[in-house]
Amino acid sequence: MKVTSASFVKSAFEPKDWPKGDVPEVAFLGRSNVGKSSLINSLLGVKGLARTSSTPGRTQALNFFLINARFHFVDLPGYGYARVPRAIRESWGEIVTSYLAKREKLVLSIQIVDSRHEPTTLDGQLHEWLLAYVKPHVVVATKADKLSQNELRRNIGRAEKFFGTQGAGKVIAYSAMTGRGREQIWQAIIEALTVSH
Ligand SMILES: Nc1nc2c(ncn2[C@@H]2O[C@H](COP(=O)(O)OP(=O)(O)O)[C@@H](O)[C@H]2O)c(=O)[nH]1
Ligand SMILES: [Mg+2]
Repeated sequence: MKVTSASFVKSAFEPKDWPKGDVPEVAFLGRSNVGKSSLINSLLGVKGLARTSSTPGRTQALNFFLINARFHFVDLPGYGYARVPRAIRESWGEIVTSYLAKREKLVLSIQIVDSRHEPTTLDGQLHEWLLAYVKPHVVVATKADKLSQNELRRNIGRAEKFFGTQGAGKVIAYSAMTGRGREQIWQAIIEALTVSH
């Protein structure tokens, strides 16, 4: 897809702040520091639109971006960052599950994991939620440039096995540095937007 425009819409801390109207939405989820903002920026080809943060886990807001005046990207709060206060850790689940459960115009969820590491219990739990809500979703393993081809193949296989037992067939290898996997993700987004019409 050719990105002709991409702009920040708003940060929402509560459901009443979510944008109104029927613009379809693609949501991005993953652990803090996994490379979520980098993925959004590199998909759009816009540096610094979704902030790549040095204090991960701090933002509990949903950040909405309008792409091509046609659909939203939604940057959901990251999870699993040990140093945030417990209360914030607990509110994460509430914020994210209420968005996933209630948002009718959500057409695709993109779950991001780190290609270097085995998916965690939290990654598995999030994946189960996504399955439970019966919404289209894909899993992306990012930072692929940090591995050799052999390591990458092995780790993608391991992640596919991990999520496969829960339903996802395929894990897309991605790198924000090289753009690897970009076309596959756009393909999934285009499909989801087409189906939703
Ligand atoms: N080498 C490499 N580094 C990445 C990639 N994606 C993200 N990073 C780095 O990982 C760190 C966290 O990225 P960020 O996008 O802020 O993660 P977020 O907290 O999930 O939004 C930053 O230092 C990024 O530069 C990637 O594909 N390759
Ligand atoms: Mg971020």
